[in-house]
Amino acid sequence: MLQTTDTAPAKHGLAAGTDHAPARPDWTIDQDWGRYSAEEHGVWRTLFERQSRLLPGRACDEFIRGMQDLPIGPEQIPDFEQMSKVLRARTGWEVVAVPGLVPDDVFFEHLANRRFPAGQFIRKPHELDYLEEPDVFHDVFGHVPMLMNPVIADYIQAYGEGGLKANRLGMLEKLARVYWYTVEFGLVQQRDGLRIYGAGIASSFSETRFAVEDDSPNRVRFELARVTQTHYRIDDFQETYFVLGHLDELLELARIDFAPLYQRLAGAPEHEPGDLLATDTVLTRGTGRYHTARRAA
Ligand code: HBI
Ligand code: FE
Repeated sequence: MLQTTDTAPAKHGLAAGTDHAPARPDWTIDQDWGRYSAEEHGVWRTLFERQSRLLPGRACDEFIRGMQDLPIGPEQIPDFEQMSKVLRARTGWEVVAVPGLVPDDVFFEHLANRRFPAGQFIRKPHELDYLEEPDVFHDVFGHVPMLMNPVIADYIQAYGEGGLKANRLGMLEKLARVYWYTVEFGLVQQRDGLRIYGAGIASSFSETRFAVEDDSPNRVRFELARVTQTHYRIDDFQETYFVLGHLDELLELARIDFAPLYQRLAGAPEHEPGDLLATDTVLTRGTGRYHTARRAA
């Protein structure tokens, strides 16, 4: 995988797992907090500090507030049980430890029950910006603050339920794109400008600035049917970001019955990550400079 991206959950292989306790049938493991080494806490601190400097003015209000209200700080990798106490009281969610990527149906089953599976391990010091599976920094720093928000809390649960259904209908690919372009790489329009709410951006040092400030990517008004038809990049920065007018739009999304939509979209054309369509509301037409240079290299 290329260097810049933060995490790439998709269709590929499952968790390599390492040397911790065997997973239970639901793939959860003990976090075993006491076993993190000083070096591992140090990696967390490095990632936490540089990302915390970057996010004010770039992450959305809800993210910043969620972070403030959680027992998450630079000193050490957070304890999932302590975090879950706060999270449960706020939105009914909890965080459970998994070895890495888990099978789709297992992932959805957890989300549908308001359990967020978080990678137990942390990336190595030499791979701060290079990661194939979601680790504790991506999952906890990137996702958990947004789970403190009631709209996101309901939306991600609905995604779990929708995922179980889409899986049965053979439509998972389309639903996964919605997750990708919202929960992982979503932007939202706020009072003072574009802000990040997607965990894949919020947990990535290099993509944080790229997504909000660079003139290379397209930024397009979010539209559900458009997004279900759009391929995404798992190995590099996105070529296009989709922008909500308000996070509340996710509430409507959570209520949608996808079955008729899947039917309507059955033979519809699909789009490449960098495509702009005549029907798009384009907020920023990207120069494409970054990806053009990558392809030439
Ligand atoms: N497992 N731990 C983990 N985290 C994910 O984000 C994840 C996963 N398994 C499957 C998956 N994501 C995606 O392929 C689905 O959202 C489609
Ligand atoms: Fe993620």
